[in-house]
Amino acid sequence: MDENIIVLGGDGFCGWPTSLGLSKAGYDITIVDNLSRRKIDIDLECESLTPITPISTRIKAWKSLTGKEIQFIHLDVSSQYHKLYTLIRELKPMSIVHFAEQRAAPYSMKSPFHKRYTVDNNINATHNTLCAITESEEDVHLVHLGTMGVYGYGTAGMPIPEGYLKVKVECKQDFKDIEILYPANPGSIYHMTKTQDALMFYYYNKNDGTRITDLHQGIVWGTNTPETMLDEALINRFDYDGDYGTVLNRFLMQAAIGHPLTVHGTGGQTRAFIHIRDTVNCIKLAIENPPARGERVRILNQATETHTLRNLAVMISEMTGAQIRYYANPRKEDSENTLSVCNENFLNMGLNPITLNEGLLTEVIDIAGKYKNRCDTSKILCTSKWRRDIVLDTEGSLEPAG
Ligand code: NAD
Ligand code: USQ
Repeated sequence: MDENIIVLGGDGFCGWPTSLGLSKAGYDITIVDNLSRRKIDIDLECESLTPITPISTRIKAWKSLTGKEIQFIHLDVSSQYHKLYTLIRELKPMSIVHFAEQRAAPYSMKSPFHKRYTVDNNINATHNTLCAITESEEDVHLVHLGTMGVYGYGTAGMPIPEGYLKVKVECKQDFKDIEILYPANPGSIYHMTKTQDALMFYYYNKNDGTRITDLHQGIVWGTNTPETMLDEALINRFDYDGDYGTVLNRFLMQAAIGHPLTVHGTGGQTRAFIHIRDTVNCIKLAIENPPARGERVRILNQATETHTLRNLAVMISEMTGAQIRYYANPRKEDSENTLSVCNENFLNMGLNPITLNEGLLTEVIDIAGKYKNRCDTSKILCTSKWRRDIVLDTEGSLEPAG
């Protein structure tokens, strides 16, 4: 196979294992990344719990273990438009996978600087990519990583459909059936940028016929894939801090180091989850099942199960003996919600979902245990607040917080 794929943001938590998985499958991979995530670590004075190696070391290790080449281009997708356009003209990729955004909701809410950076970076990165694909006149399928959070997490009691909602509108005393984009309901500045991305996809698809798949992904958990486990030089990043760490990996890591599990509010928030190995599987499936020319934006829900945070904490506590502590929520979000997500498209393409199981949970706890001496415990609690008048709770309590 000699088919080029460009992975924007291919040095990140989802992008690195995806690049390896696609390289292993025989695609020619070019990673584009400005290494901003590594620079944010320096600003936040916090590092991945796992000792990730520099991108050139990662790529050399992959080549020496498998004989496969991955190209790396240092480029800021949000500002270096011409370099991106030239790369697309040169490589004529069959697909571009777009992970290159600032993806942490708490980071996006820290200050006006962080809000503005997230908006500038994410919206310009997506628009530059769409504009460069169109101007290149190459037939590129864009696969973008969106989020379940574009829907908000509440429903009218039905499973969240895949992007489009059938509605009846009143029209001259009659009712008409139409299909609309599911109404956007972002819960942070970061999530808001993803809802704006969706509108740009709608426009470029309508105006220029750009073929686009937008993957509304749930919270990713786990660390390694079969490829990243081949050698320590290939290890994936593991964020545990209050800004970038996501909830399930944080709980697993907290259990491994003997820190109480940090549940926000009542823990009644229900969220959708997916294991990192299924992220890689889904992206490969999306690339191999592109929308036809002229098809509207394909929107797929990339999530395999839903859980309340309280139930996750109880499950991990029962497995490990960890204490659970409830903290007043630094976010503005519903304290309780039900959530059910339709993911038929991926199941029909052959996804065999990996769901929460003790083996995989233990694997993450073992990784966290192995590297626990790298943990800075002062970085664990979330310090980013959704509004200035929210008072940070640094103590927590054994009872759910209101
Ligand atoms: P990450 O921060 O680990 O990776 C993002 C990568 O993109 C980083 O390597 C960063 O340096 C790069 N990048 C950012 N802006 C760039 C720019 N302007 N130019 C070039 N490179 C740039 O994040 P991740 O967890 O791998 O998430 C990847 C994507 O998946 C994001 O768009 C995120 O919104 C989405 N997503 C992630 C999760 C999750 O739980 N991690 C869940 C749902 C959706
Ligand atoms: N939470 C806790 N305790 C913690 C950390 C978080 O109770 O220690 C709670 C939060 O208040 C929130 C939930 O857990 O209710 C999820 O928080 P999170 O940080 O795990 O996830 P979120 O901010 O939603 O963002 C993550 C990724 C983002 C992705 C999103 C998918 O960082 O890139 O888009 O998950 S989704 O949530 O489905 O929209």
